[in-house]
Order: sequence, then C-alpha cells, then structure tokens
Amino acid sequence: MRLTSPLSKRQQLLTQLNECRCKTLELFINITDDIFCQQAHPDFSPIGWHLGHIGFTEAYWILEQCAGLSPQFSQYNCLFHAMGLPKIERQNLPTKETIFDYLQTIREQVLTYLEIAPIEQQERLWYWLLQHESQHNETISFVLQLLQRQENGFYPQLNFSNLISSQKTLSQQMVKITAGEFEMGSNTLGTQDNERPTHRVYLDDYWLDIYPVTCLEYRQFMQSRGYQKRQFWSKEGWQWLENNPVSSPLYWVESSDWDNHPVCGVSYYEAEAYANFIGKRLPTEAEWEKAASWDNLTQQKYDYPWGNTQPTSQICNFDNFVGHTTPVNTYEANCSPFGCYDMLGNVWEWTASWFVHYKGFESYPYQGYSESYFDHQHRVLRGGSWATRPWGLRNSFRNWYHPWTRQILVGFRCAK
Ligand code: AVJ
Ligand code: FE
Repeated sequence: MRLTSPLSKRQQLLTQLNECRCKTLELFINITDDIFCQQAHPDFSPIGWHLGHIGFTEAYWILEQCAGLSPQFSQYNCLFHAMGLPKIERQNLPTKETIFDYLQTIREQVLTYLEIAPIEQQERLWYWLLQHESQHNETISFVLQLLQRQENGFYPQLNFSNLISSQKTLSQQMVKITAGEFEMGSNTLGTQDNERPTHRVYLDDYWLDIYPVTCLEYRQFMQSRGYQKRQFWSKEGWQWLENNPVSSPLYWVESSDWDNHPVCGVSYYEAEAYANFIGKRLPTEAEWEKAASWDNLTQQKYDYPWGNTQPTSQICNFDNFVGHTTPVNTYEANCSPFGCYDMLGNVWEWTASWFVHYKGFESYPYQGYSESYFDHQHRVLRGGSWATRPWGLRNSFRNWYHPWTRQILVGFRCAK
C-alpha cells in the first residue's frame, strides 16, 4: 500500500493553497487604494502590483501551461509580468477590489482544475507556486513597513514579554564548528532549483557567532564613528556610503528596549564594515548552512536547526506571528546542534557568498528564475525573517539581493 495516495496529496495541496492565500489577503485588510498603488522605494513595486503578479503567475503556470486554457485577462499580460514594465511604471493599477476579483476568478478555475490534475507529475510546480506567493508575500510585508515608516515615523511597539527578555544580560559568544564534510543543499520536493542538488562540502575549523549581531553591539560601531572611518569599509562599500550617506541601519530604533534585538535593515557593506570593526568577517553561505543544519555526532543533516519538525510560533519568529524582530535569545529551542541560536526567522542574514549555482544545477520552472541572478552582483542571504512564510523557511533556502539593498528584513552574524 502506498503511504500517500494521489488523493491525499491533492487534499494537502488544497489546504496549503488556501492557507497561503489567506496569509496573502490578510496583509491587505486595512489597505486603501492609495497605499495599494504607492511605490515605497525605486527598487520595489507597489504592494498592489505584487498581488496582481501572484494571480498572474498562478494563471500562467496552472491555467495556461498545465490545464491548457487560453490566456484570459490579456490586459494584465504586460502589467503583471515580472519582465513587463519598469518598476516606476507599476503605480497605475486597477483598484484593490478589481485585483481581488481577478485573483478570486483565477483561483476558482485553479481549484476546479486541481480536482482532475495529474498531481504526481505536477507536484513540484504546485510547491513552486506556494514558494512564489510566499516570497511576494514577504515583500508586501516589508514594503508596508517601509510605507508606514515614511508616513508617520512608525516603529513597532514592543509588548511586555519582549521587553522582559530584552532586559536579560546578553553577550555575544562564538562556537567552534569543527572541520569536516557536511551535506549542503536539499533535493526535497518543496525546494527551489538553486538549492539543488545536495553535495558534500568540506570546511576547515571556523568560529561563528551564536546570535545575530544585536543593536547593542552595533551601537558600539556607530559610537566609534564606524560610519565615518574609511578603514572599516571595502572599496565598494565606501563608495556606496559616499553616494548614500547613512549613519544607522534603516530600521534602527534608538532605545535601550531594542538592545537585544538583531540589527535590521543594513546593506551588505554595513555588515561587512561592522565585521571588520570587530575583528571578524561575514560567514560564507556554506559556513552558515553547516552551523545551522549539521549534526556532527550523527553526521546527519536537518531541515531546521532544531531537527526535522516543522516550525511553530513557539520555536521561532517567522510567519508574521509577532510582526517585528524579537530579542535574539527569545527562542531557546531555535538552536542548532552546534549551538547557534536564531538562525531561522527574526532577520535574514547576509553571507559573504555571491549567489551562484551548485554543481549539477538545473533551472526550474523557467530558465531565468535563478539563473538570471548568477551574475556576481547578488549576495546570498540565509535564514528567513519575522515575515517569512513557512514555505520559505528552512536551512537550505537561499535568498539573494544586491549588496546595497537595506529595505529587506536583514541583519547578519559574524564568523572568524
Ligand atoms: C528571491 C525574493 C529575491 O522576490 O524577486 C519572486 C523571488 N522570483 N518571483 C524576488 C522571486 C520571482 C525573488 N527573491
Ligand atoms: Fe514573481
């Protein structure tokens, strides 16, 4: 007897599609048409565009490519295509209500098709779609935060329990990750093309911070005039700083209540400068993944730092449960076999690695999904943030951004 029948796979997919969509629509509850169309930053599209693009992508892959239906809503072909209009021209959008109806119409057809779809052959595509929606969902979350910040200097109010754990004394420590091979990447169904195939990687001994760098730690760098001192910055980093004269992380809050929170909203250059200041360096993505996933005793790899059980709101800060960062020592169970905390959730972490393919890479579901970014212009980020949805939270997940990006929910930890 097969353990999973095609029928139960269908049901599982249906449940997950519904869950993921609820999480997406939830973000739009109090959104006016104004905010819907507003561009918070030149590098990011309005949240309304992301919503339309989610529907467009689902329609293209499921209704056109799988079900063989002819294209509908041709008025959106250019508007909601990722390669369609320049970002600056994506503000002239249909109303929120129109886009909601569009998504609903697509989704009804998709669910009708799901009842008869050859799931066994298409499973990877359906999971890719969940990933895709999740990632745009996270972008919507931080674009909303950017807009709120710009409008009223909004920053999150900490609740009581966050304040309490902030008050515990917390000092950064490092753990030694012993030399040896580990298994990098993942071949499981829900993973992206760029995480595959798994391969063995040998690393020498190295040390890694047990926590992401906190605001308390980073303040030292600011107070030592780190933003003014050329010596800490790489050539590109200093050039970036000269053109973008900033003096604190984008999501910085000047209050001791935030001391134990991870730094959030730094470019790769700022992370690199801090590491130089403190006499350390940024980890490579292999160093990050080994520390998060490898059990040296059993020579086994885990999907999550705590093992193979799925994440919950009790274990780590993700999925918008909290809605902002939490002190890096809040989740005791969010600890890897090597003893590193908070590797998944809270903030993404910059790594020193360029986003490049693993040996044996095969693009999926289209050539440019990852391949267009294997250009030595994008750094790898690991670990997920407080807004990362379950479909994108795992040890092997690779995110990528230009090193100057600081609008995302990103911090870092150091190695040496
Ligand atoms: C991997 C998050 C940078 O949002 O641009 C979404 C993912 N690719 N649609 C992005 C993606 C195509 C990508 N990031
Ligand atoms: Fe997309």
